Amino acid sequence: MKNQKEQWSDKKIQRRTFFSFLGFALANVGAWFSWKWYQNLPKTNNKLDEATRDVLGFNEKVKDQFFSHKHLAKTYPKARAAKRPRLNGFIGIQENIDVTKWQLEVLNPSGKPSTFFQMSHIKALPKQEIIFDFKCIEGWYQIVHYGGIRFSDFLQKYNLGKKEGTNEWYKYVGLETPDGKYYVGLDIESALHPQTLLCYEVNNQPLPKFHGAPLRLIIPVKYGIKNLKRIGKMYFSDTPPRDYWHELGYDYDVTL
Ligand SMILES: Nc1nc2c(c(=O)[nH]1)N[C@H]1C(S)=C(S)[C@@H](COP(=O)(O)O)O[C@H]1N2
Ligand SMILES: [Mo]
Repeated sequence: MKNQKEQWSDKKIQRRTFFSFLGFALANVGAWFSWKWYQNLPKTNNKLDEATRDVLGFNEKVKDQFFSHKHLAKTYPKARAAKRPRLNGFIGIQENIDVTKWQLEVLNPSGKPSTFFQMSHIKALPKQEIIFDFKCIEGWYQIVHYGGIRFSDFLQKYNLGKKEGTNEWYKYVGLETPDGKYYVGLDIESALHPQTLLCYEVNNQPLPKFHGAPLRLIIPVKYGIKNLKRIGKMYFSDTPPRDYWHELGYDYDVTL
């Protein structure tokens, strides 16, 4: 024999069961009506009818917001930037470098000889500054202030990264230190992102050696590991270029 309390709670359970069944039934009625509504929509000549296009259009907007290169990383006022930014990761930048003799080698996809660029080629392009939250995969982050040129301006100005005689970009760009000890691969969309910079200054001063003198990559849409210091080589390909931390088990695409 159940006591009063147990009987009461049985009732409660029954009531709950009833309401959840009612909810389920209503959801089905709702689904049936939306299906009817969808069926009765005027047919258009387009392959996709309007309702489908509305849904796809919405998905497209969501996708643009999250994945498009138009999505910008948050920026901050200069005053918020670290005065002495943290240093981390010294692979391929240990040796001293004569900054005046530095060159950037861009390999030619068609196998022709490489093209070499000097600092003057870089500085010929409009200077950009960015103050953003630099995030290392090890868990720290810090607001930093970098200056340089847009990667996309560099590629466009010197006609790099597109397949010969076409308007089609290679899918990836690879960057390496001059000694080839540290190397990263980037999808071309991220390289062309308006906040992706080739930087020669931090806090309005020339880059110190351990921040990647004389030229480093700043790519706010990716974790620190992709922000290669001391760029020496660049190349393009349709297959993912070798990537130092990916070879050690990290995701290839460390988009934030
Ligand atoms: N050449 C080179 N670039 C590198 C690294 C490195 O070891 N060698 N480490 C990366 C990592 S893990 C981080 S977090 C950032 C740190 O940049 P910072 O020293 O300017 O803070 O550089 C990136 N670029
Ligand atoms: Mo890092």
